[in-house]
Amino acid sequence: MKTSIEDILASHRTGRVVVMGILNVTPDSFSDGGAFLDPGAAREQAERMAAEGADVLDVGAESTRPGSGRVPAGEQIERLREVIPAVAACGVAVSIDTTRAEVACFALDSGAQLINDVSAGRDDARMLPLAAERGAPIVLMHMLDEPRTMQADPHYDDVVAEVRAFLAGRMDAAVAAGVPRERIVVDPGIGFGKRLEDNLALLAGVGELASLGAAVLVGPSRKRFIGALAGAPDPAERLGGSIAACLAAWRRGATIFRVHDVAPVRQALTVAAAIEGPREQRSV
Ligand code: HH2
Repeated sequence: MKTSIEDILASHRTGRVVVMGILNVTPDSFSDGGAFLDPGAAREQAERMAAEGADVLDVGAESTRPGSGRVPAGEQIERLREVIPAVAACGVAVSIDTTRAEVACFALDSGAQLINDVSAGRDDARMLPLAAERGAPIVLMHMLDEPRTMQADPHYDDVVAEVRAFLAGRMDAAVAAGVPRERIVVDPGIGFGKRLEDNLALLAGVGELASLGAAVLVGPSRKRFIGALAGAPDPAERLGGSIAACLAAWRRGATIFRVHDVAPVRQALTVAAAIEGPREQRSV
């Protein structure tokens, strides 16, 4: 059964597990760069992820890997022009991964329903008002600085408290711009200006982020911290670590999982949920 946007937004209250499949229409993403630039290949990948049980597909046209440069809004739109309608035709909700309001607006007009803004509305002052006007839910993610510089020398005194305070502030900014609080999703931004120990603390601290009252999204999939821990330099060899990170975050209250490998993550979360039972009935 198709997962609605309302189901996704209520997932932290219902306990529903939401799997968000990643579709990068970019030449340079760290894991799947170049694989889905061609609209036909992008559509096939979207259909594959939908068949594997993705609830939502997150389409992006600008890589945010550490050190990456900016892609002008017009170029993002050209990359997305054929892809968004084709992905929307898969019958799964579509999210647009961009920090530019012009790109988000184009995507919403072409069939996307959710905005995923890794800058949490800071990159483009028109983003939060756009989400408000269009009634579009928005993911607000924590990032230190910007992708070009974020890994230069990240430092936190208390990473969980600082990220929580940042997200609370961005939620307030979104609400002030007219976005209903219940249409906001929060994300600690795994890998965005974080050291290995920061990523681990944030995954372990998801419960504190969940106390903000919004659904929590996590995106650990194939990221560098897994390679560092497990000695896996190739991102495609990080599936086991990606699953472990999703499970750890799920046990602490995250409900939305942004991943490259939809079927194995869905299977792992289904089995874990069957074993653990509903959150309120768990003894540990
Ligand atoms: N991670 C990436 C991109 N967008 N959005 C959210 N909300 N959370 C994340 O953790 C997140 C994100 C980076 O991963 P990927 O899209 O695979 O790579 P790239 O940025 O190189 O395209």
